[in-house]
Amino acid sequence: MQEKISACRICQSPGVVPVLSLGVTPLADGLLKEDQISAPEPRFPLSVAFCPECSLVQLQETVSPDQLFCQDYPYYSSFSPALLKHSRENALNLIRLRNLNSGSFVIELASNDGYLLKNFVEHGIPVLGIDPAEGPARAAEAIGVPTQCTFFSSQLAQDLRSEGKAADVIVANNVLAHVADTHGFVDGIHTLLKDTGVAVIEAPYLKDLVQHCEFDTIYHEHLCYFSVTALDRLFRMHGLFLNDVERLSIHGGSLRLYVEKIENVSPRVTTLLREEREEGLTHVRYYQDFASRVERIRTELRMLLNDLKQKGARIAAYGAAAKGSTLINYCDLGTDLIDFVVDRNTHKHGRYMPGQHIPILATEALLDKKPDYVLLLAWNFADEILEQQKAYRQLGGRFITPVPQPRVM
Ligand code: DWN
Repeated sequence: MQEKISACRICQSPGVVPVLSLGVTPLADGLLKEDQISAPEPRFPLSVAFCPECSLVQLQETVSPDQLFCQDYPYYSSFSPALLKHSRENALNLIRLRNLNSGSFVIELASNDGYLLKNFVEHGIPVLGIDPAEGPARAAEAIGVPTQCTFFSSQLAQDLRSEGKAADVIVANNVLAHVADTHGFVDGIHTLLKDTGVAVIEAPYLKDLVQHCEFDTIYHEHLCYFSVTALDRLFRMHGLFLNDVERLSIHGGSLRLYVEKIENVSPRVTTLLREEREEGLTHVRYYQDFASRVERIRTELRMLLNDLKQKGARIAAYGAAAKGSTLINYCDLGTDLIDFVVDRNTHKHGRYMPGQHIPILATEALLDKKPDYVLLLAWNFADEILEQQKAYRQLGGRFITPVPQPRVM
């Protein structure tokens, strides 16, 4: 089930401007089982629009969250050592910065498999995870992270608050862009946060997405693509203030936002707001230029892979990532070009990539089958993966990165 927006998701302006269409594509995390590949797959338009009023970049269609995140959601954060390290550093920093202790309370929205909250639990700090995906929520409980398997909402925040639960810290990583009810979600943060509390929110940064042409991070789970300009407006609509921001390299470039109930805006925020105005993120032309670069990448990547294939090369891919689904479906990279995809996430083994039905195998398959080239679908973890695959590379195997420019590494 899908709905098309009639107004901007943040400011309700009716004048959103379409800037990029990636076609009608299957759900990026909808990895198929063997007995599903002959049945028709749900496909939805994947089209991006810009709001000239508040600068929010957003999908024009909303796919039902139940269809995206509940049953069988295959994404487990703990399969990435780099993400675990990144999250641990964030948690330890917050414990120190906010003087958290056994009298504190930390809530994570979209807590997945407990990858982050476990660090607070280890320090004796009471936590609560909230995540609608059954598998990851069960995995979190299994390592001692109390988790409510449900979607976060304004109503849930009110219910928790009425039970006397209020947070010193709310963490929300890679979820704000995913929610259909953006205002309800932010309103819920305001309700659940203590007056002296802080919400620490990570989200992919639109400026990195455009500058590095990371168009494959566009998929139906990601309804919004945030600039600081749009975020600042969103939080102020709910009596919250974007007081500080850090730029991070994770996931191809992200923001870590520090949001509080009392205004105390850091120069880091005002600088990014000024830079966004000066560099064009508040104008539609910035995104129209991005769209033409995306089309160029599709042409160049198809040419590179077809050329290698015609010379007899065998090609595989690494990372059954959601972004990988967008890439192979928008660029139409099928089993005629890519023999298989490997991934460390055991929940993904034996499944097939959405739309192109490329089989997903364990990473050992690279040494077993020795493809000549591997398209790096999880390019955001390139350093870690290339290091991990040293043996394959020493045998002459070569990785290909698709963005920001398709090239053999
Ligand atoms: O917003 C989201 C982003 C943050 O994470 C979620 N909607 C879902 C997910 O998107 P993704 O699947 O594109 O994210 P990843 O984490 O870039 O996917 C990496 C894939 O690569 C995972 O399936 C795990 C796998 N992997 C691996 O096989 N070996 C990852 C590493 C680091 C490795 O060494």
